[in-house]
Amino acid sequence: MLSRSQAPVLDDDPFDPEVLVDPYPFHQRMRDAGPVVFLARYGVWAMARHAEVANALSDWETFSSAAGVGLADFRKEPAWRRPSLLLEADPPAHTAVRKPVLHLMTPKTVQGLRAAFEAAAEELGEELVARREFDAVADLAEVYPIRVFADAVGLPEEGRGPLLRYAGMVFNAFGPRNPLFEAAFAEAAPVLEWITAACQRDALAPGGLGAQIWEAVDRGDITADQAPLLVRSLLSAGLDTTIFGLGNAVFCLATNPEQYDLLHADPGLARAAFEESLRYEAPVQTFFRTTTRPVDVEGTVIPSDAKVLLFMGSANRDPRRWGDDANRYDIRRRTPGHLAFGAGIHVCVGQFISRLEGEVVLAALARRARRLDLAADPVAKPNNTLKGFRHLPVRVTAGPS
Ligand code: OVV
Repeated sequence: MLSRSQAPVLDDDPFDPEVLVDPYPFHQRMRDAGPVVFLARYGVWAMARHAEVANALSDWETFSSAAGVGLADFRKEPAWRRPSLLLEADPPAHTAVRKPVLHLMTPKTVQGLRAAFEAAAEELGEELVARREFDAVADLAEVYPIRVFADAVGLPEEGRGPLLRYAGMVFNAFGPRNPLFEAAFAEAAPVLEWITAACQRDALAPGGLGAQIWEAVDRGDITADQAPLLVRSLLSAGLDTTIFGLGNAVFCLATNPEQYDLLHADPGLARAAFEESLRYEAPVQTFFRTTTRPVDVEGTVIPSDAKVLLFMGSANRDPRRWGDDANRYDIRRRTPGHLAFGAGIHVCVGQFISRLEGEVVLAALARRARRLDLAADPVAKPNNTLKGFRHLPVRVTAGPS
């Protein structure tokens, strides 16, 4: 019978920091090895081609999220926090809570955030371009989402400090208990205490997304027990993803000057430039699923109850889907079908907020700077799930042309 002996077996450690900061050669080897591979080091299966990753993401009945979307199997070991009601759940429980959250973040409702997000981007762009040199991570990517998104959620300005440490825990915890995981969880207790308090009703400013989640309790759409966990999802998923994403977008533009020229000539391309950076350097590189039955994927049978690692960052560069120039950053490319936001029932609920942030930040830079260049070598920031930079020193040249 078909068994894992039929799937190519790879010894690579996808969570080795060296692989995490430059995963693309490994991705290509996985894609070329076959539609499904077995990663012997962790005893998990993996898919790295676009078609198979997209199919798995779209088949929640076979590829379940309820056992967690990290390496740990929640049915075999306790989760480090109460599982997310959105990310780490299947229908029907998932459907019930997703609906009220989705309602707050439709393209239409997100338009209500645009004026404030634009004003904050213009102000930051003005300040940074005046400085000529800045760190696009410390001075831009780590500043802007905290300012606008934490504001939008209604988190008080004082005491946002632990936000990034919490995000570091969330995204490293999807991987194995390697040094990245351990470092993120050094002194975890005060961070866990803080996040729990930050999600309570009385901690959230009226009118914000957090308060609106609590209002869904008043309407009877969700329970009072669910509300803090849904607020926690916003704070878990909404900061580090856009932080890494904004850094990656600046990196793409700084290292592809002809693409930056196009953007400077037409800042209306900012949304497309951000979208292509999501394809090209996906902030969320991987998530696991857990099989609920034996499943035949292109002739390879993955057994039931198996962890399967899905490589969205690889699918996004699969030449089978994107053609021979898959490895080129091209802001005029047709990007629909990229998997940086996932696909299927779990597709990123905050994607329109994310795109708004990317668009207004890139447009603010593009209108003010005629050149954007690296000022020194970037420093990558290894993370068990996210791909991005710790430092990204850039130099901008002000002026119209
Ligand atoms: C998409 C995502 C990433 C991390 C955490 C969560 C969601 C959550 O719901 O907690």
